[in-house]
Amino acid sequence: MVAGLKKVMKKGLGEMGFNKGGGSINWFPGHMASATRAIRDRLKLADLVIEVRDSRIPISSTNRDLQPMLTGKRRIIALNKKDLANPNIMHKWSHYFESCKQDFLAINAHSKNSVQQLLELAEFKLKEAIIKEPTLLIMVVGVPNVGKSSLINSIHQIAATRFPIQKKKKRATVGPLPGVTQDIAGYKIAHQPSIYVLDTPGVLVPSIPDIETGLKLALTGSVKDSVVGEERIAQYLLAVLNCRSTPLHWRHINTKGFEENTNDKHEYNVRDLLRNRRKPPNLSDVHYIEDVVTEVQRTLYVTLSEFNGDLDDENDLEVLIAQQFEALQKALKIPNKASEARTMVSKKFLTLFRAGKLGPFILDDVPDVSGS
Ligand SMILES: Nc1nc2c(ncn2[C@@H]2O[C@H](COP(=O)(O)OP(=O)(O)OP(=O)(O)O)[C@@H](O)[C@H]2O)c(=O)[nH]1
Ligand SMILES: [Mg+2]
Repeated sequence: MVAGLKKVMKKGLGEMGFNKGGGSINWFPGHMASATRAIRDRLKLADLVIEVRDSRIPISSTNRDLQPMLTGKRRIIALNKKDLANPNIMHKWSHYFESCKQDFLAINAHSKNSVQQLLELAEFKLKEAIIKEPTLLIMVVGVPNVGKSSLINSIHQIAATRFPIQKKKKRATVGPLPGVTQDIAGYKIAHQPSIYVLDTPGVLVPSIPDIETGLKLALTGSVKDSVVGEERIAQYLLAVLNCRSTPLHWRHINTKGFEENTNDKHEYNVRDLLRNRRKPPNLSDVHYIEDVVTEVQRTLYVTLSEFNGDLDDENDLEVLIAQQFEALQKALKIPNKASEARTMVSKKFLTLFRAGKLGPFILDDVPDVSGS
């Protein structure tokens, strides 16, 4: 199955390379080179590093260039966004990290409980230093958009309940696109000893040798969509879902409820998923999001189950993906004539995936550590 996926990726991406000088695509923004240098400098001083990765891609969200420095430090790998990752497969990753003797924790940066557990592990790792040192530095590093600043805000919030921090509490800026944090900033979370956590800009390596790693980073939002193009990312997502037969698990989807609602004229925009997180959701919006998800899943189930080709064959897989783009256009009610229809389909489809509406996923395979 994977053979078709690999060929489709190569064909779809053509000559595109994930490297600094590759074509006209500037995917390694200028600030990243200087940020990487600044992070390296500060790492020398750090007493503990929390390396944040994305739970959906525990290996692909590694910054390989920083690894030699990180392995020489007290380090915790925080696999963030665990709410978006398949918990059954996460168990296998737990075994993997344990077998590597690497301290790690799967977390959700928005959950106080989860962050509390991470803080307990950090405190445990620092217990000797806490007795000796008057000041300690914890650095939070990772590729863009994995949730470093969200984690810092949660840590800071928990710290504020333990001791009065500053008069006016600083908050790290958080956002759905990569590249939000551009400067290193410190947040005091304890005194006696004084403990500071440093938020850092997300940094990637200047060259990603493997196309699939680049696509996974794009799919999970570490690389800007405009760099790879929404269509390519959506095509990759469809290829992954088909090759894993995921849509066949959606055969139970009840189409009846959807058909009953199709006459309703309510306008629904998938982008609304990302807005107004704090506002309680309007019940009718919730129903419409559910309807859209149902219809997308049903569409992918029908197209895959009726497909007679060979998913190992790149051409067959491409035909299926083309059919699915057309079917999704109808499912998402994008007008036939829209010149940007494929881009619109891709954007909406990606938004659903990224919000976890298509279910939890882990895209990386657990490395084989049996030594065979
Ligand atoms: N579902 C989910 N979303 C999260 C979680 N943590 C952060 N996010 C979201 O992920 C997006 C990126 O979060 P940030 O905290 O800005 O990520 P960052 O690593 O600081 O990003 P850069 O500063 O660009 O490197 C935001 O939309 C957050 O709300 C999590 O545990 N689960
Ligand atoms: Mg940030």
